[in-house]
Amino acid sequence: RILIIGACGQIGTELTLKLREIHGNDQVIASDIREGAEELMQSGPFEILNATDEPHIKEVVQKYEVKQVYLMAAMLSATAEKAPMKAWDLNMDSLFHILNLAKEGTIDKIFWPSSIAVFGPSTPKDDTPQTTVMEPTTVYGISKQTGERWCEYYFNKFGVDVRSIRYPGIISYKTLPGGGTTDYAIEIFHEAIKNSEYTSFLAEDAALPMMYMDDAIKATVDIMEAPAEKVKVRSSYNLSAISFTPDVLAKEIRKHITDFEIKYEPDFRQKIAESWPSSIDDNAAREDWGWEHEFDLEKMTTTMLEGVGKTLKEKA
Ligand code: VAH
Repeated sequence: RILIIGACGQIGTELTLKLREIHGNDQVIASDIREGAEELMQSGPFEILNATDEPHIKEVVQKYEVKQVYLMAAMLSATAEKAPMKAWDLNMDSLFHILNLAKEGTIDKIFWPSSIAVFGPSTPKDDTPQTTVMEPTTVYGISKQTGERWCEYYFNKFGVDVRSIRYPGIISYKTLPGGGTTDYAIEIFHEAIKNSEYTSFLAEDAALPMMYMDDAIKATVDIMEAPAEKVKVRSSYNLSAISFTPDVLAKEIRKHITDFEIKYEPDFRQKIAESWPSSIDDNAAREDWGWEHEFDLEKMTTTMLEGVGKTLKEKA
């Protein structure tokens, strides 16, 4: 069976639903420190689980005879800057608990998400290569960079089958993200539909790598289904789809909502954004396990406007 830790988060929710569709509802155990979307809670097993509680993780793993773990719990970049030690403990302890379960042979396979936040101001900004300078300046980036090194170490030293992707900003409408620097690209859709205006906390020219949720889920499923020998990078793979600035996104939205207006009031998150790449070279993922993205800016925008519009109507 498969266990998802952090199943109620932005990516966890849609990943759980997808894995249930592929493997069967009772094969995929969702867990989180809090309950989540109704669709997720009702479609299969759920456990309240704190990702840092090692004995409880072991108990759940044994109870359901779990063989694969997707560790989706993490504190994101903006929140982590406000609570560095808490972020470090959550992001690192949870990873060690899962790596050690695989090392002792209790589980067979791990998915652990990394992020483009592993890169820093000294990294080449455009078409950032798979292997390059990595000097992250955020708490979140430091935890993801360290996590990558540990994943690779456990693979080399103990043969642990851990697979990882450096997610860009993920855009979706089913579950809201919490505390990320790329969250503006989701908020903007909600505000555009509700009020025809949005005040961005990033500057108009802050270009960041982004991806629509369906592509992120596809990549996650693909890398986990790939034969082990195809997964050559055991730290984490660069992954890319689209790259845009708030200005470019606002113009795209204006094609549908013609009176949409955007204002800019960059805050501390702008600094975080400036430390990250603008675009990513993901040839290794494309060559090794056949990664391909589907959503471009246009398709992502129409899908988001439709999805967010529907969600807002349902709530009203
Ligand atoms: C954040 N969305 O903003 C996350 C992330 C690419 C960035 O991993 O913190």
